[in-house]
Amino acid sequence: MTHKAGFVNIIGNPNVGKSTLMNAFVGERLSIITSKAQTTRHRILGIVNGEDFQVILSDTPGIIKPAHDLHSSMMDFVKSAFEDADVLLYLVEVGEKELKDEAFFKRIKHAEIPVLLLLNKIDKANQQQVEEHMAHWKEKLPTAEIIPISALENFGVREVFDRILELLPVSPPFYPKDTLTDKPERFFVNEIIREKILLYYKKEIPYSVEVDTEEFFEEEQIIRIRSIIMVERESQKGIIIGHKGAALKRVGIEARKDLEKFFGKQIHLETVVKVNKNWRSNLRQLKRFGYNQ
Ligand code: GDP
Ligand code: K
Ligand code: MG
Repeated sequence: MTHKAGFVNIIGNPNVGKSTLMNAFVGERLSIITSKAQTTRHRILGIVNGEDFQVILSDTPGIIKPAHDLHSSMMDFVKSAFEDADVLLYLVEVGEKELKDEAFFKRIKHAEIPVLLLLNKIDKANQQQVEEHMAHWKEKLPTAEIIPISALENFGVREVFDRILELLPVSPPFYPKDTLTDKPERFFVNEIIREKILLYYKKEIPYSVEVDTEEFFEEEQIIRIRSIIMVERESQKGIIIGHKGAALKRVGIEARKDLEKFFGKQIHLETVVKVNKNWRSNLRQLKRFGYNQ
């Protein structure tokens, strides 16, 4: 039996559905999803294992022009996704005409590996619009194979996966066959809490927040977790906690529900809010939170 294995990296503008697609492939909620840009800050592996294949997908942050060190580090994750890919999935959404960053677009255009251009969110468009967009991309990126999909409705995802399997090289697996991701359990705790913060707080607040899980103790019946919610300023701390602690309580309740689903076990979650001045521009802090590669 020949075995195929390789790296398939998902790149594209913010909010086009990269994380939704990754989760659709792996059948798990590995990547958090919200309607806000910069929801995904890391490169996250999702591994799909079969008897004769191992597809190592990576979800990346949306391509943006960096405004501070956190952004630069996020874009380094995107750059690294070009370096080890066997297949690139360049995700665009219906209505979108170009990549926000020309330099990245050039790299996609001149990539020496197969590029599948996935036109996502076709559930929002009619047949004619889909055809127009396919024609647009065919002209702009003639080297890519174009496949229309809806990651949200799981339409076309199987077809993309089958095409990936055709394109992957013959290779033994890179990870043990029961591996689902490269990230430790605490990472997913941080992300689930951060997703609730993205959902419940306005404008700037979520972008100033980082979550750091200090304790993760798995007992027979329960997992005990203690996580620090880091903000940049004292005023943000007050907003996160809210009147009589109501806002933070809501984060805790909703995060705990998702954590119980994710780990399949009862969860005790304690959250603590701390001020960590300007962590987004502090390289040492960024490294501690896993942003330096
Ligand atoms: P990312 O920033 O590229 O990772 O995008 P996300 O996966 O976080 O999705 C951004 C938003 O687009 C979310 O609100 C998703 O529910 C939505 N979305 C993703 N895929 C689709 C799709 O196929 N159709 C529709 N209508 N919405 C989608
Ligand atoms: K998003
Ligand atoms: Mg994402």
